[in-house]
Amino acid sequence: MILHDRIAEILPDWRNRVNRLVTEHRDFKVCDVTISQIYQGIRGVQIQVADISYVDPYEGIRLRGYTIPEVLEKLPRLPGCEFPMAGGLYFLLMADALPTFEEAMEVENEWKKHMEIPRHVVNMIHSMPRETHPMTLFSQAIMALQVDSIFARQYLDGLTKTDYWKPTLDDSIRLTAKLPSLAAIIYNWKYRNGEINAPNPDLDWSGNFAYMIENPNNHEYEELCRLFFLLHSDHEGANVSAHTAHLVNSALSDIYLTSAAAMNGLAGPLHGLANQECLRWLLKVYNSFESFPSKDELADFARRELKSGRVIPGYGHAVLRTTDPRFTAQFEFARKYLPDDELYQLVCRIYEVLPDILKETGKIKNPYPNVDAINGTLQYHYGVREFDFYTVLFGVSRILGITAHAVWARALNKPIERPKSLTTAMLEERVAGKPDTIEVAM
Ligand code: CMX
Repeated sequence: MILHDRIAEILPDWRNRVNRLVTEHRDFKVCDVTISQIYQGIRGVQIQVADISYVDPYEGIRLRGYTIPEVLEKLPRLPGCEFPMAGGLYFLLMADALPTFEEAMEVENEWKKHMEIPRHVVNMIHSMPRETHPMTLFSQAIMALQVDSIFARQYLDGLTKTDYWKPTLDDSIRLTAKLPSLAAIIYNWKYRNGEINAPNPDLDWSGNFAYMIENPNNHEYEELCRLFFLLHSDHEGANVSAHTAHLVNSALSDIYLTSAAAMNGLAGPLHGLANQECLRWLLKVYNSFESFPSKDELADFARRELKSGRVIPGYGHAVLRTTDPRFTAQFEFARKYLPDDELYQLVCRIYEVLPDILKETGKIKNPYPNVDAINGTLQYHYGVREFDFYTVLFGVSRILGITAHAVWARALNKPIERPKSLTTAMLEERVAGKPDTIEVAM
């Protein structure tokens, strides 16, 4: 398969680069850690190397070195489509090179062979209480697929360490192939009549999700899916879901165990679940005014929200210090495809007003919109109005990045992760100037 070939080709050079760093510069200090960083979520501590993507505070995400506009421009697309195929994106993330049209199609065709969801997984979803959160179903379904892990089987058979990445890649292709079908099964069972279109072999991975949930405005929604699944695929290595995945995978847990763990992190309200809160807030604003609000009315509304101690969803970011380019890409989509949508117009007006209001607080480091400030508006416009499903869409996309990180972690033989914890008393002793008596076994 093409991804195996390409990774095998570039791997020796990557292994050399890493070996050189570790052997020739092993004591080189990368950063120091302060007590406030330890107590504030190890914020900003440079603990990991992740080459799939990098978030620059002022420029936003780069996927394998390419900005969002570059990725949108350079990746191959199907004839008649505005947005690229996810197969090309997966090639870029995994193989560290822009694919040709044929290479992107090879990944898409490989996915098509493995799209079917085993009966036991469908039965498991159908046996759950209907009120189960779709992220719970999604994570459970990924776990239920683990029975077919090639890595887990080959590991028991005595797989050589330098080959760990190969079955990890096989598992990754098989898992990612199934994600649109899995999401569509969950969607249709939870919110529709439970029936589902079989995947359309003429469509790509992203377009098939739109087809399987039978979106009435299919062509435009297919395009939105292509854009959405591309934009959410990765956000460097140390956010909650990526870091969880890295940690779990470092124990040689296979890609199913790894991805389900990542999805459990993504399901948290401070991480992936935030996007459902953003649309809820936008609708609250919309419903609070009898007619379309003026800038002054919106400014007063936002000030009242902040004064009452509430956060404004969709604004701010832990790393970014500018408007999220993933917001901008979807904003452009809306400008083209749904300029008259009143919620989109409200997103525009809020964008005009809110950064200045947030700056007035004097404490918010990034007063600009993040990707979630517009995600839900687009889904809502195309009739996907079940807010609690939005994180599943995010997860479908994010597992592309998570599996790419995992394959490369195995390819570069990254060891089990094991930092060190301290006690409060130890810190108290250190700040009081007592000698550091902690033994760290290396
Ligand atoms: N509305 C109100 N207050 C905000 C705010 C917002 N949108 N963003 C930050 N603040 C506040 C913080 O709560 C913090 O207040 P305290 O000092 O009183 O605790 C202060 O401003 C400083 O925060 P920060 O350093 O600028 O931001 P953090 O890194 O602590 O938090 C984030 C980042 C995303 C959690 C925060 O901006 C937030 O809660 N935003 C709204 C929720 C949201 O949109 N989440 C989606 C994130 C998308 C993503 O991760 O990709």
